[in-house]
Amino acid sequence: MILNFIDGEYREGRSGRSFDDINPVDGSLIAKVSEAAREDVDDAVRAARRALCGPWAALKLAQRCDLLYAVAAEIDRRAEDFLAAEVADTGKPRELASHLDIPRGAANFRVFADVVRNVATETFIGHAPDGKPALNYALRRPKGVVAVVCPWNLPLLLMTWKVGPALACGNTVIVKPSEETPATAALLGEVMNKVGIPKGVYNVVHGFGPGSAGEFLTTHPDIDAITFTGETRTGAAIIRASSAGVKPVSMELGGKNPAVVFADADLDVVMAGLTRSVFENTGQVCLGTERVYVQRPVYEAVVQRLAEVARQLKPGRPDDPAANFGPLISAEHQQKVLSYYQLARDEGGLAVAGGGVPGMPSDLARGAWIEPTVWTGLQHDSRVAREEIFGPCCAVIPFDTESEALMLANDTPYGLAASVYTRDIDRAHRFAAALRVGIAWVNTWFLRDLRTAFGGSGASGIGREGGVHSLEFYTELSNVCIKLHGESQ
Ligand code: NAD
Ligand code: 6OD
Repeated sequence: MILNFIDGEYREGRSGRSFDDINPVDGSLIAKVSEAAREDVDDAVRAARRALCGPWAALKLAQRCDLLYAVAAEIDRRAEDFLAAEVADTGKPRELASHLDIPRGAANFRVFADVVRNVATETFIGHAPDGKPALNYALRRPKGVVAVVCPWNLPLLLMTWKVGPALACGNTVIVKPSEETPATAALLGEVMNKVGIPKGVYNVVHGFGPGSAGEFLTTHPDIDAITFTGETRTGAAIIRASSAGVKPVSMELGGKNPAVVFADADLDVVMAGLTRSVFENTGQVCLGTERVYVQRPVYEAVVQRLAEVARQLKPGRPDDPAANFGPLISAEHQQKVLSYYQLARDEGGLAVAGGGVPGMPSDLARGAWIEPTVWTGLQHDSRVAREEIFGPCCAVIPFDTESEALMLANDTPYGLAASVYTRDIDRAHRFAAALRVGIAWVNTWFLRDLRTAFGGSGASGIGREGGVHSLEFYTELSNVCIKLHGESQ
């Protein structure tokens, strides 16, 4: 049974209910998960408040950071355990999780401990009306008890991307992991206890959204801030719920991200980028590419090469050395993605690769498998080219001019990420600057520096995290103004 982690202890939820944690590779049961009741969320909030005002607040900054470095080291030491848990929950290739998810889980503690140790606050020396000097300086205080609501696609990476900076800033947290992927958040409790993080600093409550732990947590009157990653619709519901208590929110939401390939691009670089941005993690990355605009002279070449990549991907178990492509997260998500595969046909799209469910051996037949898919023939304004699918698929659409490409790329309510492929350095800067997104990559994709601002525009979110921007969300600035009355000598 996967348990809630409250006040430093693993506990069964008082709902008396449990739900299934399913392995998407074969539909088998990994574990039962104990669902938190409202009373458990109340307990977690009380524990987090006690720790916030007690042992956590009593630590000096350097001591707090040392504990976070120890958390990172312990995640590294237990990498195999985290890997096993993450891979079972998501079905993703072990190779991917071992290079991306688990090391980022550790880095998210290390980097933000570094950031808080090195950040300065502003100081101004001004003058009062009588001409005496006035010294102003800012203090950063933790925001308080922070609710962290997480999705299932990169569970440890995205959870620690919030928990790392929140704790580094002196907050305490209550995490609500996705019901699809509860394991690594629960395991992290062991790490917290092992390295001596005071009880109540890190708490985990399991359950669903409405009528369950997600709602109980985000509507709780005694939390101080909510940081959320997930669907735009869910984000909107949480913003509505949070408005009653006027809680600060950070929202990292959905995307419908474009890649723009100019005819002068190095097509090997393009293919390396698109292979990852369309298909990695079975397309379940918020930053992933689902719209590929290609300048007409290289359109056919890109379509053919991308279709070939899609055909070569080999679905299979996470630890199968011959496989490099996992299932979708669940049968339910598979049905959603397949509904878009049908819609693409209805909208006149041609699947030049994929378009359905792959034949799998009998031991994998109950998994949430899907074919990597490339469409041509879809209009830019078709639903398939406008709505977030969150699957391993893209529409490839030709363009002629740079201004047309910019109009197409920006013509979306979302604004999370984009990638541009060109060898023309002037165009690279010009085009990247004109994209209405939180992050624009040139000749690459998902290359992250955690000191930089990260977030989305429009329907892709509110706020920026990363580096000092995380501090803006996880701390409250107080200004101290001191009038200096003495005469200068
Ligand atoms: P989701 O919105 O369905 O669920 C996210 C979390 O919210 C889950 O823990 C869920 O239980 C909880 N939840 C659902 N309804 C709730 C409610 N009413 N109140 C409180 N909590 C609630 O998202 P998902 O399906 O888990 O993840 C996929 C989505 O996340 C995609 O849209 C993807 O683009 C987005 N995403 C965005 C980013 C980003 O950085 N912008 C990163 C990863 C994923
Ligand atoms: O790299 C990150 O910090 C981040 N938030 C990535 C989001 C990926 C979305 O699936």
